[in-house]
Amino acid sequence: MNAFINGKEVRCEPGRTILEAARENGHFIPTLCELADIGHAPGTCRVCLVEIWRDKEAGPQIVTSCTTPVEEGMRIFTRTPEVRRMQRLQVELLLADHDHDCAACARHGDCELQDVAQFVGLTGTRHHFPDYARSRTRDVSSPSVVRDMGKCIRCLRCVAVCRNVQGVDALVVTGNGIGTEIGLRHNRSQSASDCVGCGQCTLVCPVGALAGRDDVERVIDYLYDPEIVTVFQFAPAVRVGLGEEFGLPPGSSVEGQVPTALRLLGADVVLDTNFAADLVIMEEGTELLQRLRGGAKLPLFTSCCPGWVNFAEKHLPDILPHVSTTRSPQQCLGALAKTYLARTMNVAPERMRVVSLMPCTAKKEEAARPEFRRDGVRDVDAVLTTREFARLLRREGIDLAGLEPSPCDDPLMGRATGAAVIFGTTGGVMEAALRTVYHVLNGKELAPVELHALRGYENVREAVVPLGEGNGSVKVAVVHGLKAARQMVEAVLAGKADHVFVEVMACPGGCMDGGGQPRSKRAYNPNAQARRAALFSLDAENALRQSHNNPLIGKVYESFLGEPCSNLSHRLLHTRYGD
Ligand code: HC0
Ligand code: SF4
Repeated sequence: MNAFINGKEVRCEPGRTILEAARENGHFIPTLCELADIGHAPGTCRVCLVEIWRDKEAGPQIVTSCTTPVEEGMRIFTRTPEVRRMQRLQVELLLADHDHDCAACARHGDCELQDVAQFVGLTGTRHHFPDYARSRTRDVSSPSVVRDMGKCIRCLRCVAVCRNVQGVDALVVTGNGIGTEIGLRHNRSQSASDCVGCGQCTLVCPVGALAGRDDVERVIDYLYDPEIVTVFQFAPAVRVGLGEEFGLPPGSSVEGQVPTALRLLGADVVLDTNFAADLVIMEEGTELLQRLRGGAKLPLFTSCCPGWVNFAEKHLPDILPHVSTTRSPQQCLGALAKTYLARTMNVAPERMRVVSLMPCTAKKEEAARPEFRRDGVRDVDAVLTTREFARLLRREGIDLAGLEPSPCDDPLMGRATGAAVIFGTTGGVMEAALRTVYHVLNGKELAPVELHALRGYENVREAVVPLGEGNGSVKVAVVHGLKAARQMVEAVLAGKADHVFVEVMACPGGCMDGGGQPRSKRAYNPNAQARRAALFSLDAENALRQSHNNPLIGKVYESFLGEPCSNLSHRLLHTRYGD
């Protein structure tokens, strides 16, 4: 089909919208609600206006390009004075009941509404009703996600991602007319609702209406308190996402720059969550073998993703007996810091603050769980998402991109294997676990070490993995995205699945695309494959590829824990969800 955009002839497939045809041919049209990657084009923001001429007699018409199909011979204009005037008016209307406190907004410098206002040449806002903005709901009940309706432009992207991608369906449209808001089903608060804290809505929100809770101020308090010993840990996925916040190409690893940055901030001890991922493999691998031998409930489901654990607890509690009792690496490292490390450093645990850098908003809620504190002291005191950590660095004047790399503090918990770093992508926990389970059963390493059968990207994938001579094979599944998790759980509960081990990550892609990672404007996770390749490279470059070969893991068992699943490990590294 032929049409004309700004006087240039273009060809496009029948059925394409004007917006799609313009994008394919390099013509920019602003949008605030449409998000092609999640199939969302509700036509509510009305800033994608264009002028079209079907024929001379009909004259010009102004239409929304995201909902209007291209027709043969159609003449389309994206920048006429009338289009720009109407787009400006539309942005003015969006700003009329919007909270204008932009300098204090979580999205300061990263706001799609500001970008569009600049694009359409807005020079002032003639109509502003701040009382409307102030009267809107501001819900700070959740440790993970803050919902500030004074900033909402009702694009409905959050509703779409929560419903169609995650299958959680916590968010609904409430009220009508000027009173329209995005609320929680049954009018609940965020914390009392079906929300699982995954933060996927914060990745698609074009403004600051849904954001991760900001704990930066608390961490600055810890850093500048001379009485406090600060212990930092950073997750596998943070190292392959954070660089994007400092202008580095997607897929850059800043594994060495993070410890340097933390020391510049004044951190006393810098540890790697990957060490604890290796430890989790020892504990969870042992748990799997015990279940295989002892007839306990199978399949075993992983438990390191707190969005998934929340989902199981709130939506599918019958699956909880299948969920591993091993705590997540974040929590295992926190528990060991306040016991093993505190003892070695001769520091009272009450004087220590453990801060995690995580790609995840739900990790904040996990760290706040009552079962993860001993004698009233939390194992992990604060969690900063990757975006928050970037904000902290900027506030302290540190440019990560220019830093020399340096290692973590090695002696106790600063080293990890390649098996640990791939935890950050979907399938990685399963691959790491099977490398070690194979070794336990055969006394030799799995070869080749990479399990490519697990490295697809479908939301549910299955593999039958041979476990060596005389040990048969195991059927496993890897699931990412909660919509897929629901399908898997329903199949298990209905007795229609014969897997022995299932990995679940709440966020599509796994932690590397977690709700706390750097977000992209006008796109949903466009850097997923680059981040994933970077994690696999970090594994391949590591001289140690199996968790059981981490010498520091041997040391912690020898000098402190005893053996995997010992009484002490049970006290410090395990829990029961849903009790
Ligand atoms: Fe993950 Fe984790 S791998 S959940 O995806 O297991 O957040 O990156 O830190 O705890 O290690 C997130 C990432 C972690 C934990 C680890 C696990
Ligand atoms: Fe839905 Fe996740 Fe946002 Fe909660 S955090 S509202 S579950 S998308």
